[in-house]
Amino acid sequence: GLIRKPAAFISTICDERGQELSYCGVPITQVLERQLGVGGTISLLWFQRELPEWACKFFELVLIVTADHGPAVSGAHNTMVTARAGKDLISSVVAGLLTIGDRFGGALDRAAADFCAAYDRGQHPQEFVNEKRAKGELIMGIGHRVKSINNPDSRVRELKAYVTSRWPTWPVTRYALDVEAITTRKKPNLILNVDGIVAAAMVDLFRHCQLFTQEEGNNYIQMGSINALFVLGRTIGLVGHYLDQKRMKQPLYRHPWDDITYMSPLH
Ligand code: Q5B
Repeated sequence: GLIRKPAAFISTICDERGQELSYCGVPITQVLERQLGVGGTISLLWFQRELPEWACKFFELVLIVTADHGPAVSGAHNTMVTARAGKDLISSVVAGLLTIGDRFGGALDRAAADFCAAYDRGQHPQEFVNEKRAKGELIMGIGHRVKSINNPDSRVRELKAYVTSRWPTWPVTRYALDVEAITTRKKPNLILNVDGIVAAAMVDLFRHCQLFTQEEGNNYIQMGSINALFVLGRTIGLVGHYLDQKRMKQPLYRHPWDDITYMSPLH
């Protein structure tokens, strides 16, 4: 019989060989006709299934609210400096993306893992906070440099309103909010931040949309799929900052000397 050479790659999300491109088995014309949108496209290409409308709309909401947070944050700053050094779009956007990590925009996966592990072992939120403090660890998804209970983050407010009105149930989000109630008693800026609310909501989404097993949901958290939402959203803003600097023909950036403390180890 016909002996087929083993394939070098296996791919399960997109097939472009036929007359019509399909996303996870759904022809692209259907994606358009059924108005699945960017959220539905994420659902097919990232999660290999058609998630309910409330979940797809949530992805879109996350993309909108994380698209940009001004020129002062790490990612935008790096993109602007790189654009002003004369570099191209991809280099400038990548320079911004590379700042995403635990402290800036990349705390979602660890926040999701930590909140759901603490919730699953039935740990009281106060105990969770105490344990983190005892270990000298920051709580992922908590804290913001400028936002606080006195200067609330409207992005978090909008996401929270959406989740609490559309999710079938949201126990891990509830848990994260209980943690926030404790941390903000210590310092007003130790709020549940944008990373934290998206992370907790995604755990509840994986667990309660009835389309993932618990193992599948846990795997998606471990793979980095929740951070991916921030990465995708913020890329929109980074492209904007690149175009903005180019449009205004901004010159090479050089940091002013008076904003640097020079300390020689010899003096
Ligand atoms: N303390 C976010 O720190 C920030 C604590 C904490 C317990 C915590 C910090 C943090 C966890 C990681 C996280 C995502 C670095 C943030 C984002 C997107 C963004 C960004 C934007 C956008 C802020 C001062 C005192 C110390 C600390 C204590 C701080 N955080 N304790 N758990 N999580 N969070 N990252 O204000 O006793 O004085 O020594 O790492 O969730 O990135 O807009 O800017 O859209 O672009 O610089 O929103 O919270 O405070 O580090 O100087 O700490 O608070 O132990 O206590 P800060 P620090 P003490 S959202």
